[in-house]
Amino acid sequence: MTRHLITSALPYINGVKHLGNLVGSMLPSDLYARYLRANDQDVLFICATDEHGTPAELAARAANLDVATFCAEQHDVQAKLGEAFSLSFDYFGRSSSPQNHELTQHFGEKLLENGFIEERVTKQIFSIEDDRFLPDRYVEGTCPHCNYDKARGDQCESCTRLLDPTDLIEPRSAISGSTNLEVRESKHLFLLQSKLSDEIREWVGKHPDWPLLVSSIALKWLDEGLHDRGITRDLKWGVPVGREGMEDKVYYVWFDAPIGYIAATKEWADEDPENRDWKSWWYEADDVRYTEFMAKDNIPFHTVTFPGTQIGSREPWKMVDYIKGFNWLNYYGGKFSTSQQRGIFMTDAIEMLPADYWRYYLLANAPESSDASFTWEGFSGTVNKDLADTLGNFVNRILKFCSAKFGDALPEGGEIGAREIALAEVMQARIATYNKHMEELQIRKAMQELRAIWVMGNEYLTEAAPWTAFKTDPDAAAVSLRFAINMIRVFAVLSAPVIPTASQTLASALGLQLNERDWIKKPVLDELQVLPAGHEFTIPDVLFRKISDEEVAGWQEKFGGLEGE
Ligand code: B3M
Ligand code: ZN
Repeated sequence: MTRHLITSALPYINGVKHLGNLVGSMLPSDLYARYLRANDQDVLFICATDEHGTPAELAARAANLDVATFCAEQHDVQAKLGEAFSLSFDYFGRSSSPQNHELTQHFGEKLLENGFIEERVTKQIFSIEDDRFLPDRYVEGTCPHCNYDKARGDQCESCTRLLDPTDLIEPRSAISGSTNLEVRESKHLFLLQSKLSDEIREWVGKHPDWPLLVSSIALKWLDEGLHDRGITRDLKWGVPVGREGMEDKVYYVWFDAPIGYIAATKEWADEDPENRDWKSWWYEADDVRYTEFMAKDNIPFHTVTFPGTQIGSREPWKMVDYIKGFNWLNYYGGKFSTSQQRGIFMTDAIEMLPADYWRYYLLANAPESSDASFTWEGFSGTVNKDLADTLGNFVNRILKFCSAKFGDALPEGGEIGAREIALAEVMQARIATYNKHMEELQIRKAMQELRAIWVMGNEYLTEAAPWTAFKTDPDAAAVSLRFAINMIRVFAVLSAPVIPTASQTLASALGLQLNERDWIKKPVLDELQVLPAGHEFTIPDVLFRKISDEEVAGWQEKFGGLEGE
């Protein structure tokens, strides 16, 4: 049997993630992990915080903490937020772990042995006043391409071009602001990607099933020609190179971060070595199907750079089988931005409403084929219509009516007929389509199908009209109530990967405990008769509340957005 390894791009440590980050990797990977578990697959779902690099150091400095303390605190914050959003990682590790130090150094040594790493003398910016080298974002200045005057040493935020610190015009230290800088020579390791290019292209070619977004970015990079990349930095925080003459250098964050997937798996195994075997997931793991989730800016590192590291090791590491890439979720057409605090962050969101509201909305609007926009109007519209009116209202209406007329158990009497058989047939087909979209990771389409399944509940009630039937034909009313309440169970099971908490509430109302392995596998007509007459239930509190226009207006004011940049 195939085992499924699933990784979400590692959230960077410099601050709480926004909804764009959530929908671009962590949330869809969780949906997939939950779906596969429910379908009895063997799943290992791994994530971690990405903790090295200059943005982490600068964020720590801004918080007045040493970087190790800052990262430890932020890791806890992100781990707790992951739990609050019901992200079901089997392990949430840290790229700064000893396991990652060891594995990153291992890859470095192998690449060196195999002739894919070479030492070169490079020119780096040194700050006299700070008495240190200033790699990447430690230098700011004017972009030589677009003249933006706050460009950073690794990239210009304005024109997005990748930069080298020495490219910047009028450079200054991001630490002290000092312009007393000079260029000094420093030895660094270079990954000779040009030598690996053909093998990487051949490997990419073996994956014709990748989404266009993913393969086109991979091929664009390969076609433009891979440059040899400096993979070390003059920094203290990071994985030490551990080589004579390079004592003050660490590996570059993008070299160690993807190795962090493997290392976090090892962290997971090291917690229970008797029962967990990390290597069987990553080394000579032919029975593993490995799926990665990430936003589009991360795609080059996962289709070219990291595979190059793996191939160049000349060891049989598990390489990714399928990559689900995402476009941007914008905030009213503009970018969410961690550094500018623009948009909605996971901490804001979870204070406002339970996770399931966000999970459903974000998945239903996942930026799959193009960028998408978060708006408060769109959010409240979806919550009110799909979650409150369609799903929530169906559940409450039917249970309240049943309780009032027949008591708190499924009523006796009557037998299912043509209407129920026809409905089950339609639902059978819809569930098959839902499964297919989930397997193919067509997330928006899957959510549309789930919503269409929920809609069938209200349509059935409208047709069967137990409220009127009750007066003339109580048996007919009893049948439709039994059938409709069974639908609640089916909805709970099918919705669990999307809205796990609400699904559990529904199941509990029916006196059931949802298991992560539950799914609708039998013929739907049978599934819709699992709960027999006499089965007791309770009426849950409002499952999803509506969002008012006043709340929308208040949130727009609080978070900005009306200006619609
Ligand atoms: N930390 C995501 C980002 O900050 C990055 C992902 C690493 S995955 C190995 O853009
Ligand atoms: Zn620029």
